[in-house]
Amino acid sequence: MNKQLSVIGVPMDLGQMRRGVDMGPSAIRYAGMVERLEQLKYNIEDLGDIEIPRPKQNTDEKEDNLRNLNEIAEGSRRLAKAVDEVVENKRFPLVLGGDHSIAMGTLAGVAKHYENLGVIWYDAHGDLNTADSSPSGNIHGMPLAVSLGIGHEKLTSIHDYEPKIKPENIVIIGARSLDEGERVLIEEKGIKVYTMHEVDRMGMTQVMEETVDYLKDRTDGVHLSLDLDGLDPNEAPGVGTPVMGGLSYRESHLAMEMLHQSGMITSAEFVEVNPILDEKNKTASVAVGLMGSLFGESLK
Ligand code: B3U
Ligand code: MN
Ligand code: MN
Repeated sequence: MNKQLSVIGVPMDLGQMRRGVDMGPSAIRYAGMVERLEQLKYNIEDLGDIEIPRPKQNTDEKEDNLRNLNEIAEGSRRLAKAVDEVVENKRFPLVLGGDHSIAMGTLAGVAKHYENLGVIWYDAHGDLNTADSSPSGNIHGMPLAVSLGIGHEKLTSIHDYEPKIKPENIVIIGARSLDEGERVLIEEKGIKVYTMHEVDRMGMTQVMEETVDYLKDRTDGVHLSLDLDGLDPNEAPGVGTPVMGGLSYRESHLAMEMLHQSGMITSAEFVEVNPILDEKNKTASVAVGLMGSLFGESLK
């Protein structure tokens, strides 16, 4: 793995309705991220936080069922630029959320540098909604669709190219709350999904072996987009949209360790940590622990 890491915080809370997720980057830093990764002999540069524009007034206005569209698009453009520069400088971008809408910006900055960027979407949700299919108008439920070039033009065009990724290069892991429109898209585009059903049947070992195998030959880089709500809310309670029956702490560490062993991960983001909804920064600590495993901590 690339030993040169650049950390970018994204205090974004406009993609959903629960305030507090904008403090995610601080909570993760506070949980000891830099020290943890420095012990693993990484060179870490913290680039600080991207400035996110604030909506003009505190109304619940939605343009075309897209809450805070313009502010999110602008924040994403800024993030894309910063991430692009990190990859350009041959460093590994490690992005801290913020709600999951930030993945549009991260992927826009990363994918430009690859012919076939793979994406592992570790999440309870598919995040494959569009304005038409979204039950909420919350853009954090849309970033994977947007990155496929499906959605509002102000979002799909971020960083001036589209699509960012191809459906056959995506693997979703941990899904257990998919909306009807998302199921249709998954079917239509042939997106690979390991729902909780498959994780329970096959076990995480096989899920990760298959995932690595599947992405190995078809991609030239792999981005990990890890939504903490992929984990069970008992283990990661500080998230805005918890869904019962999630991936365990142990399964998640195993997954990260296997990704480390694969050597295939070229960028990563950890999102949806909301310290206001958390119990004593537990979820941020879990995020930092998972980073430890992803970046090569081992028990012996
Ligand atoms: N699918 C629902 C809920 C949701 C999506 N992502 C999260 N929650 N975290 C929606 O609003 O699109
Ligand atoms: Mn998500
Ligand atoms: Mn989610």
